[in-house]
Amino acid sequence: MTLLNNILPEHRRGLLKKALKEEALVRIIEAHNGLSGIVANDAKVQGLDEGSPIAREFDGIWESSLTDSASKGHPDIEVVSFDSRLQSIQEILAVTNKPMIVDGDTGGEPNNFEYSVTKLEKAGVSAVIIEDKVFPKRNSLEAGTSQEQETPEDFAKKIRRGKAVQASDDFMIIARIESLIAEAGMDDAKHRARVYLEAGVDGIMIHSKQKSPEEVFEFAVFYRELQKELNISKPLICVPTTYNSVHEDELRSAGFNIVIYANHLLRAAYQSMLETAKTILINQRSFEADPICAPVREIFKTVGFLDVKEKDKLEESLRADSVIIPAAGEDEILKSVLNGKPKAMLEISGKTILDRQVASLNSNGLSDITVVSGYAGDKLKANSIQKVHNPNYLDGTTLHSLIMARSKMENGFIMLYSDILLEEHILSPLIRCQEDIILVVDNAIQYHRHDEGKVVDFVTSRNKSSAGRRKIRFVYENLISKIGDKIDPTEATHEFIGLAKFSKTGAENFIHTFEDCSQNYESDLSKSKTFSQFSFTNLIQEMINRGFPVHFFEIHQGWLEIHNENDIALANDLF
Ligand code: SPV
Ligand code: MG
Repeated sequence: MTLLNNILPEHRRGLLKKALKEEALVRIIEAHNGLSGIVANDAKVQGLDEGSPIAREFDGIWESSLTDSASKGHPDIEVVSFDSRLQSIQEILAVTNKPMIVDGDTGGEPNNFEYSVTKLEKAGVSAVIIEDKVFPKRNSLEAGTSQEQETPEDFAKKIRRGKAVQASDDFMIIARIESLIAEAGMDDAKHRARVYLEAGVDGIMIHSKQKSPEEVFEFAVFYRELQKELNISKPLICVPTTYNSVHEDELRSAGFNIVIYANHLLRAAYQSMLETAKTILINQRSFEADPICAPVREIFKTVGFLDVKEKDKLEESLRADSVIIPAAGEDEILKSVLNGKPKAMLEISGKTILDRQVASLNSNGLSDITVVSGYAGDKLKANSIQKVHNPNYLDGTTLHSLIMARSKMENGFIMLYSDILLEEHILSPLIRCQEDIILVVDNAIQYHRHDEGKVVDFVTSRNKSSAGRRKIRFVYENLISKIGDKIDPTEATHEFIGLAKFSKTGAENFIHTFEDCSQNYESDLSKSKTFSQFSFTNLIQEMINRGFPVHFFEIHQGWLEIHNENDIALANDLF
């Protein structure tokens, strides 16, 4: 469990009433266990609405009888005991800090309901919603099921009994009117609303299984009038599962105070699980299912395992990364300056590029450095490096040299091109990044363009996608959608600088994708004609296409690629 969302019951309980005061429409989503609770609690989108920053999240959690029963493999007919429901409720409460509304089904008979109210209130739940049907109820959404309602008077008695035992002002008992579900008509719904409000209920949920919101809108008009007449202000709640094209703005204007997305996380999980299971059966291995599964590490992060790991050994984990510098190729442009040496041995202000790289890696605690040699391999030297030789350096790209050091990739690795000089501040935040694959990219190309003729690994970030509905542009995490030297520069948002970090999982996926491509390579004009021409960025693009998230870490300058004699002169000045 994660410790991040710790909150005491007495602090949580009042949060729903607080949210109702602050928000015109309180947004609630279903959870059915600890993990879905964390998703409901922590999911967030951020973006820009015509230039102004906005952030959106759910205000609370719906502990649904449908999804709690279904997650236990049972139908939603009050067959799951209250104690079993309470266990799920406690599981979710333990890992979340937002208010919870519990779906209390019919509430059982009044004595049972009194016990439920007491236990839920003590646990820190903010509200229970009970429906005015006869125990044991049937779920409301399935056509053709019998939907028998209690008399309004009996249900009002149950409300009174519940209200009489609650201990704090924070807890709410909300009545759910099932007249529209049971086809008892709008007049019955209106009559019941009046009876339940007069019995002291804290709010009304009107349920409907129509495709259109018309009938709940009609009820909302009546409800507003009724509140005026009774001189009260109590929330109105809806559950737009079937009439799901209705927008939150419309619900808000109609006078609804709480919207509940009642079953979506369970339905989404079920569909993904089924698809994954079938994908494995079809392929007789799990490789093809990986892109539709969250990386194990993301689950670790969500449930707090990474926090534990970090606490256990922050220092060691930061220093354990191995670094691979592919330095095998012969440089054509600087041939005359290099005099038969590899480019990494070029001196900048009296010190080789490789020595400078090793010094900045060491000063960031990175001492396990492997350099892949090729051209003039015997001349490639630096203190405390390990060397791996690529005898076939003429037949491949940097990618093929990098893979020669695969034994150093096992626990994750950092890759650094051999002709890059970095300022001190770039490595240390990169080392702390938790993403599985993260590439360092420079946004300077947004301000100026490169010299004609230079091969640049351009990057397009996913954020560049066109403005969405209602002109709100959501900020995805820093994800790369395209990378490579064939990207139209006017489309690019960044330039890849030749520095990347792979976690253990990221490295495993990188190696697997490489192996799969090397066995099943099919020429593609946007990539390369043969697998020997397949580059590091081609492989990264391939991973993106397969659904692996590739993140970027954005910098603005602070690095230099030694590409030609002008760069050498500039580097001599700078260093
Ligand atoms: C639930 O989520 O369990 C509900 C809402 O009660 S519904 O399934 O629409 O009846
Ligand atoms: Mg229910």
